[in-house]
Amino acid sequence: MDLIIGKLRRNFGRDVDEATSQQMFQACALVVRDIISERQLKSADKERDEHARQVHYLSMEFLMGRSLRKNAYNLGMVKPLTQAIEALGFSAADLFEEEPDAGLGNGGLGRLAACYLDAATTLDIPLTGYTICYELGIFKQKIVDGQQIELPDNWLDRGGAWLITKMDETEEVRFGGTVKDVWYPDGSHGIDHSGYTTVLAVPRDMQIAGYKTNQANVLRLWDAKSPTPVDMSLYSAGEYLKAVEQQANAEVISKVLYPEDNHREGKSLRLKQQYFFVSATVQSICRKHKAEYGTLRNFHEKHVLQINDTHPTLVIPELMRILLDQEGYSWEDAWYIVSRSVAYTNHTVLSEALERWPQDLVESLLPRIWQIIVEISNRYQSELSAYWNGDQSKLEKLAIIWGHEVRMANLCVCACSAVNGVSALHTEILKTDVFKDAYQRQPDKFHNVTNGVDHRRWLSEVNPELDALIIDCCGSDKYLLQPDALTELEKFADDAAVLEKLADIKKHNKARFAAWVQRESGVLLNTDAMFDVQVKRLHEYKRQLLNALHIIYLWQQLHANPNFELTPRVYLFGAKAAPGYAVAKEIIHLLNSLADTVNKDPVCKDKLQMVFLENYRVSMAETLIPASELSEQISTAGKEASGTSNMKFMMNGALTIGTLDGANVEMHQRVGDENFFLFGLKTEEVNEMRRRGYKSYEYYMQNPALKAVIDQLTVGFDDGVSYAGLAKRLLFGNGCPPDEYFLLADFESYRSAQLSAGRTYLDPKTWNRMSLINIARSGIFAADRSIRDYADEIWHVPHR
Ligand code: GL9
Repeated sequence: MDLIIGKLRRNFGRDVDEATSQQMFQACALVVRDIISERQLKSADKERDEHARQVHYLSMEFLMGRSLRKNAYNLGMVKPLTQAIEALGFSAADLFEEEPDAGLGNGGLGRLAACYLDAATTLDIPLTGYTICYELGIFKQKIVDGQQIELPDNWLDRGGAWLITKMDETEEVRFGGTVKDVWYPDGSHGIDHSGYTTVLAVPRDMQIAGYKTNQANVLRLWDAKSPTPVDMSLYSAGEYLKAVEQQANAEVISKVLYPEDNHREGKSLRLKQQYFFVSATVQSICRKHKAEYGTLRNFHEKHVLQINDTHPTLVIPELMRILLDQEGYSWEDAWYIVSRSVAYTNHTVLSEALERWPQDLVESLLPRIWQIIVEISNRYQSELSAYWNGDQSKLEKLAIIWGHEVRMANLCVCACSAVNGVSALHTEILKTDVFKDAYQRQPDKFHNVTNGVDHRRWLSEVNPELDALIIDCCGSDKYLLQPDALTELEKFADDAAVLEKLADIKKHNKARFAAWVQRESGVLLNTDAMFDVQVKRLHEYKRQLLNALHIIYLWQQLHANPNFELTPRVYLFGAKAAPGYAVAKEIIHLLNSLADTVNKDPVCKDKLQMVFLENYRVSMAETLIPASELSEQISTAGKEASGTSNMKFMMNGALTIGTLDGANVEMHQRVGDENFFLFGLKTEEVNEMRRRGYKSYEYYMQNPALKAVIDQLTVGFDDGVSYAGLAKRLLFGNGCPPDEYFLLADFESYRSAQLSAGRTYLDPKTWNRMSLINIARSGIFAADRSIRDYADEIWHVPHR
């Protein structure tokens, strides 16, 4: 308490009775930060003494969400902190709500990185995360007249309380200019890079605490600054704008997170962002390494650089550059070190997401890096040519540079010691399709590490009543560090009292979420109905539209027959669309039009409610997921690499209605048909239909109920907006194959799985038993398990 008071006085010049809740939040954050900082210094000392191998996790995104309660949780001080806050006259719950989400990510990929920081730290692995200190995180979504509007997310003014700026560890990153070979009198040879622009990379470190350990790690956020704040010579020459422009050009690099999910963005600023954070990271690691060992010869023994999707691929040529140009190593020696230091995780098979950069852009922006990529590419081509006896089709598919483009995934596969997918199915697709030839040549390079989530946050912290029940049933809180211990819960699958308790907890969580929704938006949710939830980025392959088609069907059936069998439902949606993704935005519009119509319709009263939750984000997920009963994981088979919210729902006792896609496959395998609402085409069936020429129109013509639903899109709803464009897309395509994601083909199967879910819900004993079994078998989806897999199979580092 004294610590908090001290922070208020010294940082804000305020006594407690004058402090705003924002200042109070920041004071608490500073107190907690100090504690983690102390631990982090000790961890770093210990690692230096032991010369431990370090893991470096490079990612363009870390979707951290809020940290105050989480850090307090890991430090075992939620209770004392809460008491101190209350004693100072504030509500702890309200104060936690004051914290802005650190939204430095788009979705699953970024949230995964955040979960992995927690797990690695908890498992005593020295791991540092690296990313960009975006001034603006993922945009805030507003719905105006049913449509998405994007607003800037200025998280740093309050969220900045977690960051420690380390000016003395600033690195210089160079863009543009020209490179020349120079030969020195002694016959040696070097590279002369001139005419470049320098941008400063200033580290702003976020301290990461582990659970029940003294280990603390760091997430390093690189902030872009101009080396010449304002060029005074230009300024005095009257060129004020030019003087400021230089600064603006540098600082724009860390201005904003690109809001595309599962889609590549071919803008030059995006490439600048990538090289900026990668170059700063590699230089910083090399600098520390040399200070410790005096040489980079043993670099690969002491470091592993994990490349999170292809976005940080430039670490490969950047590390080569340092070893060649600064250390003067031979190509062979440098390649030996680099190829043993880097590992790559692929997170998507969507072709529109696989990064390829135009040669011209790379060449002009990064002339030396370009030369190195060309050399890597040429050497790879010769190797491949020898292996495949000059088979041109193989050479083309595996090429790093082709058609005047640099293919980042192929560069990763070429250079990395390990390549992994993020679920069993996804890895299989990488081996048999996306990287088929590379896999054939080097099968040992390929691994699977199924994703996992931080179960301490996503179960214990956000669902304290369930946490208490688990501890009570299992006789200890062992599951927190050994998630597999959740299986002990299964002994209670037929214990009526426990099942009832489980149902009560769900009820409380639903009431809590409903109260929150009412406070935020005034909407009153029917808490007696099943909460059926689809929250994730809006993308056609995730098929929010299939869910909507089914709701239209239910609405039409209620009109045709007021006695139509329907278990009362509240359909909840939350989704941001990339600002440039027109179809996704149209689907959001549709969801809102449909929701308005359904909610006003007396026929639907107490039976069917539908709400589009504005601005879905980590902190919303934290109250929504514990309140959810049915989890919609309905992507077209073969498209969702893993999914991670599916795991969070499972841990919180929601049942899944889903396809055999991503990690759903492993979830289904664990709980069996009887505890999962499975539907839809399998990956091979989808591929087979695509090969044969899928005709969505036939499904439309042969199923009158489905036809009526599609026709309704064209007619529209109460607001008079027609969604004929979406209907046409499903039936005829439009610059894309008709119904590219097989909604019509899966409609009947989805409808019947939905019916079955509704019926099962009417039998609470069965439903609660299924729910308990899902929780009990969810331990394998903890991030601790994933991180142990990475540590054992890919990083080769010891762990707790
Ligand atoms: C994603 C996949 O689409 C998800 O299925 C997967 O669970 C996560 C984490 O492995 O990675 N790949 C991807 O590009 N995104 C994913 O969520 N999108 C972003 O979040 C940017």
